[in-house]
Amino acid sequence: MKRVLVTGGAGFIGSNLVARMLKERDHYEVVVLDSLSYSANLENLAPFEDDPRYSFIRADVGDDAAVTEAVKGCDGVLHLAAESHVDRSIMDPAPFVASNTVGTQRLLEAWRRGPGADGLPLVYVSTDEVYGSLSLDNPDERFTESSPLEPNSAYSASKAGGDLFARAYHHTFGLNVMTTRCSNNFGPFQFPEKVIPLFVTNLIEGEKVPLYGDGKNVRDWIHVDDHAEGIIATLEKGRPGEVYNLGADNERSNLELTHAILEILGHGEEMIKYVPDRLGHDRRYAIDSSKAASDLGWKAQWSAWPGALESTVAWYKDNEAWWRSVKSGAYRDYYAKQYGGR
Ligand code: NAD
Ligand code: TDX
Repeated sequence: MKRVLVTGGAGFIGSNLVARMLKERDHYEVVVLDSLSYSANLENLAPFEDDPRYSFIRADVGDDAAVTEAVKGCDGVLHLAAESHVDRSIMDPAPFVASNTVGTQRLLEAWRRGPGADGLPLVYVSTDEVYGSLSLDNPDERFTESSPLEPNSAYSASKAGGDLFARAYHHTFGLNVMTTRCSNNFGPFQFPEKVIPLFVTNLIEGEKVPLYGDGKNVRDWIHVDDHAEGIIATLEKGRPGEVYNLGADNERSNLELTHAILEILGHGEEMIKYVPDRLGHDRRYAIDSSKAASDLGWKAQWSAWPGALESTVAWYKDNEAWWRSVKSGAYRDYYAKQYGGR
C-alpha cells in the first residue's frame, strides 16, 4: 500500500484523479490536501467519505506547519493545487503567484525536509501553457519538453515559476521531482468558468455562449481520465528530474469546439455571442507527447471525438444539481464582472 498526498484533490482534475486511484487500483491510500478555494467541491469526493483509504486535510499548500504534518508517512506527492483560470489571473495576478509559485516552493521544501529526503517522488502537475503560444501558420509545429518556457499570462508565468523551482530542487538538492505539462482538460466536475462546462451549461440554461475574438484560437483537448492516468504513470514510472508532455493530438479551434457543442445540444449559430478577445490570448497550444509514450508507456485513450465530448455534455445534462449549485453566489459576481461589459 502506498500513501500518496494529492494537493488540490477537491478540484476538477484532482477529484477525477483521486477517483481513479481509489476505484481502479487497490494499492493506494490517498490523503487530499486542499484549501477549498472557490473551484473546490467536496461533493466530488463524497463517494469516498467512508473509504478507509481516503482522508482529507483542509490547508493551504503555503502553510508550512500543516504541510510538514501532512507529508509525514507519505510515499509520494501529486501536486495539483493551483489557481487555474487564465481570466481570473488577468483580473488579479497576486493569488496566482502565492499559490502556484510560492506554494509550490513551500511544498517542495516540506517534502525535502520530510520523506523526500529518502528519494521518494513528487510529481508537479504543470501545464502546456508554460511554453507560450504557437502560430496558426505552422500546423506541424508542437511543443516538446525542450521548447523554451515563454509564458504569456500571469497564470502561466506563475505555473512556470513552479516548474523552475521543481527543476532547481532536483538539480540542487537531488529531490526526486518530476513535472508533467498537459494540454486542455475536459470531463465531469469541471468548474463552469472553463470554456466547455461554461458553454454547455449556458446552453442548457438557454443563454448564449461568449466566444472570444475571432474564435480561431486552437487548443488540444484531452479527457481528464487520460490526464489522470498520465500523472499516475509519471509517479510510477517517471525518472527523477524529467519533464513529460501529456496531450491527445486532438486540436480544435474554439469555433469548431463551439459548433460541436451547439450540435450536440441541438442549437444553432444564433446562440454564439462574439465578445472582445481575452487580453494576451494565446493563439495555439499543441504538444508532442512522444516522450511520455516511449518512457511511461502512456497514451491518451478516452479523448477521441466526438464520443468523449458527447459523454461529457451528457454528464452535465445528467448532473444539473451539481453545476446549478456551483453557478450561484460568488460565481454570479464573477460572471457579471467577466462578461458584463462584453
Ligand atoms: P481547479 O481550479 O478545478 O482545482 C484547483 C484545486 O486546487 C481546488 O480544489 C483549489 O481549492 C485548490 N487550491 C488552489 N490553491 C490552493 C492552495 N494555495 N492550497 C491548497 N489548495 C489550493 O483546477 P484544475 O483544472 O483541476 O487544475 C489542477 C491542476 O492541473 C492545476 O495545477 C493546473 O495548473 C493543472 N492543469 C490544468 C489543466 C486544465 O485544463 N484544467 C491543464 C493542465 C494542467
Ligand atoms: O468564455 C470563454 N470564451 C472563450 O472563447 C472562455 C472561458 C474561454 N474562451 C476561449 C479561450 C481559450 O482559447 O476558449 C479557450 C479555452 O479557454 P479556457 O477554458 O479558459 O482554457 P485555457 O485558457 O486554454 O486554459 C486551460 O488549459 C490549460 C486551463 O484553464 C488551464 O488551467 C490549463 O493549464
